Amino acid sequence: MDRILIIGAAGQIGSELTVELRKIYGNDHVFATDIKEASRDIMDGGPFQLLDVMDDKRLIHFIIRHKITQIYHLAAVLSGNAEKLPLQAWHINMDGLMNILEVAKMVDEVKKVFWPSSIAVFGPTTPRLNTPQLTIMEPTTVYGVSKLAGERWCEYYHKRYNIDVRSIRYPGLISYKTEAGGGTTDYAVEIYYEAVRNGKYTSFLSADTALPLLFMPDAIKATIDLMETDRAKLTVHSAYNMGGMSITPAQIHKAICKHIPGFQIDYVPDFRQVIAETWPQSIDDSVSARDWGYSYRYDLESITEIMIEEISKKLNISALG
Ligand code: AKB
Repeated sequence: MDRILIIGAAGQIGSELTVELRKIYGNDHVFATDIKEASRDIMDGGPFQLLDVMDDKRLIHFIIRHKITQIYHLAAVLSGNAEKLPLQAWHINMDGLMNILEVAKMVDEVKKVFWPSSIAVFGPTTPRLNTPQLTIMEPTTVYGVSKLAGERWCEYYHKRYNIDVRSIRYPGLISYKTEAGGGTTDYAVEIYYEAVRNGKYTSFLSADTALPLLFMPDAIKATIDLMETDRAKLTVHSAYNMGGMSITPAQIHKAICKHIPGFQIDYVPDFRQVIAETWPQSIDDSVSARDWGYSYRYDLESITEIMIEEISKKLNISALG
């Protein structure tokens, strides 16, 4: 039976992935860790421990002691925050990954590693529409540079040491459980919270900035599907493209107005606008569809309905529409 370690279990992806993996592998087999406390359901629903991926000695000790066979390393500094402290972000994003790759090389019991890449690996010279799996990659953010370097390291460890490391280039993720922190696509979560809380939102991206976005349940399913696919079927050992819908702030505003008439938005683009303009607007994920059956279910209408309902419940606000 697999024993799974999640690093970054308190984060936007980790908090939902932990719950799904516990359903599949059993609560006691999924070890959630983070540098901070997670939500009660993560900490009480199975083993939880404070653990810093930068502490390589404790990390290896933990992995050996708990006979870990799969690692999901999700901890990272996202694009917006990384621009504020570039060297610190580089250090955290790269050294964390290198610690994991080294452990996977040293400990035979570790059979598989998952590490998230991002659409941030692309840059201003990349074709922005239907961005191919293999294309020009000249990222201009420190986050994008760290993700691209990480992809190259993953492929290197695969080729040189036969490490089974799998990765996805996530688009922006929309979720209600845990708010994202410090990313450029965070507006697509904040907009729903502010619509429910205050009926108005100031977007840091301009009205028609299109970016690929995906609902968290689709992203979680895709991640687990990739990890469960036969190794022999995988042809990409850097990171797989994963798209979703190409959506603008104005389109989300319109969709929310159907549920919260009078919801107001204004646009005050900041430094994240510059980042967004270097990223793809839509992604060609046909290689993921071919190799491991990637597809997504939720469209903007269904996402909006669920987001408003769940955030209203969470914030205990009932007066909608
Ligand atoms: C970010 O905006 O930094 C992230 C990402 C697209 O990787 N959500």
